[in-house]
Amino acid sequence: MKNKNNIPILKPHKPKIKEKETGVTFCPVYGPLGSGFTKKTKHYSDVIILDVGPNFFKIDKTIELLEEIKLRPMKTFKWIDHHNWSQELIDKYKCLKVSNSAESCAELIDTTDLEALSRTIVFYGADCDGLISAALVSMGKSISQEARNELIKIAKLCDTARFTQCKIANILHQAVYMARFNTDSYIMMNSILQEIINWASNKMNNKCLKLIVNLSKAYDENILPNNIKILNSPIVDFKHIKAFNTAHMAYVDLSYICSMLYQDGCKYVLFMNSGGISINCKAGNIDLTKEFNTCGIKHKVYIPIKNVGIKDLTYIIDRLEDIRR
Ligand SMILES: [Mn+2]
Repeated sequence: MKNKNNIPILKPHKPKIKEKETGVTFCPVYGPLGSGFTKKTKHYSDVIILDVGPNFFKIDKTIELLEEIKLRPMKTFKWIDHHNWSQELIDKYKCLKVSNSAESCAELIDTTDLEALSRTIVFYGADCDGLISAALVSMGKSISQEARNELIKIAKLCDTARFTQCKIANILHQAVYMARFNTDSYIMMNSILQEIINWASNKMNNKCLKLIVNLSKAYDENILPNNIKILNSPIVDFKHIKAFNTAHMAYVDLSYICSMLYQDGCKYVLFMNSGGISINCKAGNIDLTKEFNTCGIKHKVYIPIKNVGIKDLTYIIDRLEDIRR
């Protein structure tokens, strides 16, 4: 099924799958792929997974899934991603199209990644990069290279927390943040996906972005004031390193804090909550997963710590100072 712009018609994923599926089904994923995966893919012949990383804390679950995929040779599986995967897994499982060094998943999408227009299910990470990756997959060759490049640029700005320097990236980021909190989040996500596709197929005419602009306005009213409150109360306030206590802070957008601070010349941003510390760094040559020997993405890792305290924060700051030297 295609519309006049040669774009596959989207349907949100419903938990109950009908007997006969037509068109491409899109399904946002929040966190690692869960155990419902097998059931959800049952009636589909093509399965594409975008911007969903391995299950970092339960890698066995991911291996289980990959083994299961191997056992179903009549299906086409593609898992396209830029989170940190072990070389062993990349070598072993042919369905993985993974680059640990890419700044976004969007830049890894090929114009031919979507092979069939029916009986295909696309799982995408529920953030801007995941949405843009899904849009690129579904549009294939039907948009210009310029439009593709523009979308990839936005995906990179969003995934590396530099979106506040670009108006459209900022609006999209805000809309997706709001959509994640919606009670019908998966429908909202697919509506945003549809808008991104309409936008790109109509030569990026901003009139197509009504829902996204409205959600972004709601963000300005409800989330922005909380962000500013946090931004004005760091517990560590060096030129290159800032830290914040975010325990008991609801509805604060930590990526926004990072983006604003990076724009100001800050290099590292730490958030301490009751379960651990997240370390964020400005996109560049530093790979935090290597420096801290942990999982995550290059510019963003989380260190779980029991009874986290100022001592842990000081230790991390010292390590970051060492990296800078
Ligand atoms: Mn991503």
